[in-house]
Amino acid sequence: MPAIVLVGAQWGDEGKGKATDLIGGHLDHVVKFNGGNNAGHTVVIGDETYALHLLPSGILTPGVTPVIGNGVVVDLSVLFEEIDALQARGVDTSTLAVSTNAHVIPSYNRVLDKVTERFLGNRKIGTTGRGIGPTYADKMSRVGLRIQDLFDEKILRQKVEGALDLKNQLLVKVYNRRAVTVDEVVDELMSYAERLRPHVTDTALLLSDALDAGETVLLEAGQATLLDVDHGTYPFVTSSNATSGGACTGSGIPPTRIDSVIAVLKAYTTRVGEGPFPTELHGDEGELLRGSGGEFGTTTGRPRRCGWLDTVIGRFATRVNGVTDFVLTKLDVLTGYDRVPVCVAYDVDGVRHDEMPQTQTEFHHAVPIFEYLEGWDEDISGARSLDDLPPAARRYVETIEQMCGAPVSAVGVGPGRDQIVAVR
Ligand code: 2SA
Ligand code: GDP
Ligand code: MG
Repeated sequence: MPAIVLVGAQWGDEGKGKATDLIGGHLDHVVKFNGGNNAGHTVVIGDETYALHLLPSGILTPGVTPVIGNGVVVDLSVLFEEIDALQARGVDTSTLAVSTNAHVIPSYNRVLDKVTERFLGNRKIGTTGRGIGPTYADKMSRVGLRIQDLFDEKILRQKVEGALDLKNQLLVKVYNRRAVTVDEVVDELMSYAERLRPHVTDTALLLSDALDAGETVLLEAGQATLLDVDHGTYPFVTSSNATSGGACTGSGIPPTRIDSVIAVLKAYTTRVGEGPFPTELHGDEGELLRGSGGEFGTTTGRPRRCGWLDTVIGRFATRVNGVTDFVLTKLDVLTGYDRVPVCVAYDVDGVRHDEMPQTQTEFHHAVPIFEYLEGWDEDISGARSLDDLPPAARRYVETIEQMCGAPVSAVGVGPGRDQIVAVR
């Protein structure tokens, strides 16, 4: 099984970091193909908790080569902070490979991300403020800065001059901020160049050679299906392709080489930031799930909005990603409910929708139609096989498989590396 894609099925924070870490022992390369340090993946190994943002989760497994693909936007100050922090904890980061074609997040885009959100007021997206959107906008407008530009100062300077012509208009005239100078941007970026140099390579070629040699490559998505700029709940999305298609464009690995697509699905639903969320629980019920699931952002610490599982979203994720199997996480968090509501369809202005509505107006109006599954009281955090799960929990897993249209291959029953039930 040489090339595997791993995506989030919902709005992120499904536990992709843990899922990647789980299969880490069987992998040779783990590739981040989209997003940047807006991502937050938590991996718990024994007593140690690691929060990764820019580095792929595979960096924690000895022998795995971590790769930052061309589709990523890189904040170099964060990259080296993260590398330093991991090195201080004894993690080897020397094999990290960074694509020459990845884009760099310049400091002015961090400022623009934050001031734009403030400017939008109640129309804000609820971004992480890391400069992700403005940097992808620059990439598409062809005024972006790439990793390779750090190794040609003359070109870098020209590109920064070009970009600042426009950015300073915005900063000064629209947002009433100070103008940024070419020197300060170039100097900051160049200060990382020599340290970065040994890591920079043609990662598409590296991965192609690895696949030719029979090695196994995992392409790990940041964010998730409904945050995808094309398939998600636009405009309340991130600015990259977080679905399986993005794995190809963001890494240079063609679709014909992908063997399986694993989607990580949380046993309930969470969302950070603004935007529609049909099964959201307001008040005490939502508070309860947030508390028992520890639902606070890994990057920003923001409380996550919480709600019941939505199988319309699960089916959509299966369809747009071509999911071959699900890793179902956080089933332990649902312990203790008499019955667990599962959304099976929506009522949109009096019409039943079994599939994702076509328009965001309809999705905003979607009222969940629930089925109620029997709950369980038993502590399942020590379960390691399906037989260890109470019958009601097993039925919950089977119902998800049927409704979402793909088999569940593993079930998470706690944050720990070993807290997993292997299903098949
Ligand atoms: P951005 O910053 O431009 O990507 O924000 C656009 C939207 O995408 C959402 N987004 C996320 N949603 C969930 N988790 C994310 N990562 C962090 C985590 C989030 C955190 O793992 O916990 O710590 O707050 C993530 N990254 C982006 C974001 O909320 C906007 O809705
Ligand atoms: P990611 O962005 O998809 O990698 O997910 P995050 O790391 O942001 O959030 C998932 C959180 O759930 C982390 O704190 C994990 O340690 C935790 N987690 C993962 N799987 C399980 C599980 O099966 N049960 C419980 N209780 N926690 C889990
Ligand atoms: Mg996360």
